[in-house]
Amino acid sequence: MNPQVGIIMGSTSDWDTMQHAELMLNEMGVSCEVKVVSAHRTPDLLFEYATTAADRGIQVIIAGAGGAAHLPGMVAAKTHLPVLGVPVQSKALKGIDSLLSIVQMPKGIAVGTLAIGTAGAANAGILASQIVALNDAVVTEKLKAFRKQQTENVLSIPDPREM
Ligand code: RP5
Repeated sequence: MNPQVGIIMGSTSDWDTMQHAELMLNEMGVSCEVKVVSAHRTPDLLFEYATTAADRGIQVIIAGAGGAAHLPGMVAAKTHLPVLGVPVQSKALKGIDSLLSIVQMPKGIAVGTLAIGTAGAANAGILASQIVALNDAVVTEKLKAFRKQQTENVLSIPDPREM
């Protein structure tokens, strides 16, 4: 089966964060490919990846990067597929640089920007699954089950002292 979602990141050092997107896709039964694609270190690969993704059956691209994080915006500029940007937490500025680089896209090219770090990566996996689920009843059911379980987990321990 062709991967439905592409997870790309600027560096192998982003994987600690971006693996949370893959974990969530796995939970929802959504197939994915994972690749390091750097906007500034491998710009030609970025163009090739973005321009061929749709033809390979990819429906959503999750792009994570840190610092001057131009990867999601550049990918979005070269594909009509929805691109979800994950700001990876940088050491120097704690990911504020990554967040502002990704979120402040000028009008005309959209990047759906998630939270900084692992929560953002996990939510990117959920959001990508929700997009895939628009045309996939199995993924829809897995998303519903995930949310139901999450609710039950909270309700099952109303008093934190019981943990
Ligand atoms: C960005 O630079 C990457 O997305 C990464 O978050 C950051 C640092 O990369 P490394 O120096 O760890 O390879 O391109």
